[in-house]
Amino acid sequence: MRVNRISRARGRTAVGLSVAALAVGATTAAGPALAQPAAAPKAAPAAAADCSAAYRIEQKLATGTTWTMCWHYESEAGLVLENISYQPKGEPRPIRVLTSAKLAQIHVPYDDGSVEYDDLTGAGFGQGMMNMAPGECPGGTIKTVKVPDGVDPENPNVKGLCTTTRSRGHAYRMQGDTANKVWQRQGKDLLVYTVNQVGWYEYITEWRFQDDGTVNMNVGATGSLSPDDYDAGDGRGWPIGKGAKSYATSHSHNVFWRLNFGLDGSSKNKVEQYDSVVSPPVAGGEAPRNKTTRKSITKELAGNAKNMRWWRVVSTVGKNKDEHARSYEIIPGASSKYPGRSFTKHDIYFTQYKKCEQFASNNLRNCGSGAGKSVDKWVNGQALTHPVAWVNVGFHHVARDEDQQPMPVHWQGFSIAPRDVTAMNPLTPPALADQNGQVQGGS
Ligand SMILES: [Cu+2]
Repeated sequence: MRVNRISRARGRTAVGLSVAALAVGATTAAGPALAQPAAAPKAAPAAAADCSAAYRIEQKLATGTTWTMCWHYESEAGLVLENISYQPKGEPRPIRVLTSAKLAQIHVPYDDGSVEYDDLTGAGFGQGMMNMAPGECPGGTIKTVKVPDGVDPENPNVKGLCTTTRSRGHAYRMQGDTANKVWQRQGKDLLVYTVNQVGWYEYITEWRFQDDGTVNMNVGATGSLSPDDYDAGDGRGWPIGKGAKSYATSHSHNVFWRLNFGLDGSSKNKVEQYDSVVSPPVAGGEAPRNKTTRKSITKELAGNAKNMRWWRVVSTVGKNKDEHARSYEIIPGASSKYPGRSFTKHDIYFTQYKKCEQFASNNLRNCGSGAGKSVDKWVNGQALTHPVAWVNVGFHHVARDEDQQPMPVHWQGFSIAPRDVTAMNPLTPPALADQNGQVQGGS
């Protein structure tokens, strides 16, 4: 069992929390309010995040792209981001992408069948928010978060929400006739992250907003392996001590994200699934062919990742300047899918929005009798007019000697990327802006 080393009241106590206890956290009057510079008064566009300065994250990146969002903090799910909008240079107003985004569960079953944890709803993830050292948020601001039902009621305020920027290398490169004329841009990202301790583990929940509109969601597990689990049998663990000693029990981390899309400010979004089938060359043909087909997902779906399969969520109200419907593509990450539970059997679920459906397993809200407690139960044939995407990314953790000590961060996650949100690359330099659908030769 993973017993917490500083003997905090964890275990299953969190399950009994009232709905009121799930309410929004509040920041202290100091700290975050001061972190908001004079940026606020300038043309406040309609779609901008509508929350007070203390709960607003607004970042204009060096390449001209602005991301805005609101945040609040829940006692189980931890950080919740809301009203997330993207405004690349050249767009007159922010473009709403997500109404809300948050973790929906971290399910941790052990390979020996001894135990499984729901880290969010049953093991104190939200309450375990950690103070960050200044060096953990290089170049950024650490906001203070009031943690509802925190482990230390005397000190509910945790300096634990980092917002900062980071370079990610080339956003693009295109060379003309000589190396003297290279169109290149170094991309910049807004990063938003927290650290939450659960037992011996510390989870880094990172949201990365790129200046080209892509959003990466990742959870990194670090901290320490649980020494109470150094008792695995053959095929269930890995020796991390000297010789055949200290077999750390293998386990999975099945992380679920919940994304409530709101493209162009409307919850009425459509979902499409794309599949490609490669067939051999025709007689006399030079190469195999590939045919991509679109399937409209009009009813709730429990979907599986597959070679050359992807999904997108499409706006019903907004188009880009090429008259193409705006959409965001869901790009599944590498996943070791765990087939042990009904809710872990699929890589993605699209459900019709329902307020009480908040956690992928062990849902704490009351959806009525017979509604079921996990996301797989909520896929029951309803029409999909306001889709919520639940993405399941699994990691099978077979410990290795290098996991001591501390344990290196192991990451898992996925991305969403804009598809036809803008008519061209949002970072296109002005000199190339006329190359939309027609590239000039000899650039
Ligand atoms: Cu692990």
